[in-house]
Amino acid sequence: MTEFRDDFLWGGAVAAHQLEGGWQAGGKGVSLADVMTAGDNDTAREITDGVLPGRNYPNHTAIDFYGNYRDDVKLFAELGLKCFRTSIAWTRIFPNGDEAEPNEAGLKFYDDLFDDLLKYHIEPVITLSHFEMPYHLVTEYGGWRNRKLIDFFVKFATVVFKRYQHKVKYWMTFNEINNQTGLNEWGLFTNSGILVKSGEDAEKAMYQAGHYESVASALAVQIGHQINPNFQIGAMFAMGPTYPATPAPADVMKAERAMQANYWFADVQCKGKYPSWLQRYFERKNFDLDLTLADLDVIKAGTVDYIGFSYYASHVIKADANEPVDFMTPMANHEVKNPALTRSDWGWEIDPMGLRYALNWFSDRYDLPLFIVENGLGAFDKKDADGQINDDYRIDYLRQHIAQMKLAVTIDGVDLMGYTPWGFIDLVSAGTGQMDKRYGLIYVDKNDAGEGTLKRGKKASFNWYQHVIKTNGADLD
Ligand code: P53
Repeated sequence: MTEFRDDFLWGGAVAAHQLEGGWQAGGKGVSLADVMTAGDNDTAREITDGVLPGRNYPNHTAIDFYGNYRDDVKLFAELGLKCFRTSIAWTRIFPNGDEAEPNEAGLKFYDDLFDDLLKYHIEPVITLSHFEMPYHLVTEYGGWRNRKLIDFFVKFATVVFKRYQHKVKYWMTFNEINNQTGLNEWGLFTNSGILVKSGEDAEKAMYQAGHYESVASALAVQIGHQINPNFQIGAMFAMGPTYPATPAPADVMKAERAMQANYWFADVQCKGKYPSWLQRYFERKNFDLDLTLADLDVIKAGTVDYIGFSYYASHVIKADANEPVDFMTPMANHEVKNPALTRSDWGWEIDPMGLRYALNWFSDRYDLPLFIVENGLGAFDKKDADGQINDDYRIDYLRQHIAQMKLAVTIDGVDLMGYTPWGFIDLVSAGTGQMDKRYGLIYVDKNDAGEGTLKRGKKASFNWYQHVIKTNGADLD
């Protein structure tokens, strides 16, 4: 029976700001991640007004991949990775975002990194924008509220597409572009550089920013294909299927609308058009968005080649007793716990079969190749007496998810390109800014307080995943 493709992209995923450090090295500018403090399990990260003295900004040094990448890549090669997903820090290339010329030292860093990866036959998989746009674009232009951001992003994309056209084939435009549909402060800031002002309609701001990002993404797709027709340029969504709390039709309709509202970006980026329910919603709400017919043509002509997505957890939703007829209650939280599932230490539902569901859902709706570019378990790791980390809980999590992927491929016929577990080398958590929320198969000696030698070490999951890759997923034991 055919299982995973012969060229299946087994890999690992990270993002520049979460592992590189070197926040001012080689002329790098200040990014969004550089003004976010460390939080923890119950404390949210704080977004400060610029970089303030005496505060703890974990992304400034992260795990110093910037200084250690040669040794790290050697370890990735030993793990057997076929691909490595990272992002290009926009602020290394355009430190403020609005310069006329790119920063050569930043471009050179990624040249060297990609050369190193290719030396070991590791394919780079590159996200253009992963929660790390130049902070200057926030203070000076208001982030993605501003149409000018399209030009800045397209320029950045064009520069790196041209520069790396012979080194990078797989690209994604915006990481988890739909993360902001939840309308929380964190998502709007990290995705779009928007700090909601008092009196501002957060929902309208999100749709306006999302529209400009959709246009920017579609332009990048078109330009990328002109530069190199072999480029595979994907979208990237945070996928967490939403299930109805009960079989009551109102709960089912509520869950359906929650999915539509979370994945409208997928309709725009994959089908090249806005879904009809959302067009009606814009009209009813009188948002009066800056959305032109020319924009709609761009969106139509710039659909993506594949769908990349993250998958960590699923969600359950319940309709209100007096649910509005459009089932849209954007600022309200209707989430309920799923009694059939257990949760991680951070309260994320663990749902391996939800991954098979997600793969089927995307495949049915968009008929595109799929790439799972993030998945994993954030957990506290403890060293044994002999200094080893036996992370069987992480192995279990990954094993169960890969088993469901296999069913999606063999039984359901889903076209799956690859799998890159998130944070396969310990790094700074995006949500909490912690080091001790660990996803890694490779341990990095650094804790939440920022103490540690930064020494790398293999966890039990390293050896396990190495074997999975060697057998192309045939043996998951
Ligand atoms: P952390 C929320 C929900 C789903 C995915 O997240 C998310 C988030 C943000 O926290 O982000 C993705 O580090 C993101 C990565 C991030 C990873 O999931 O909060 O693309 O940058 O690190 C895991 O545990």
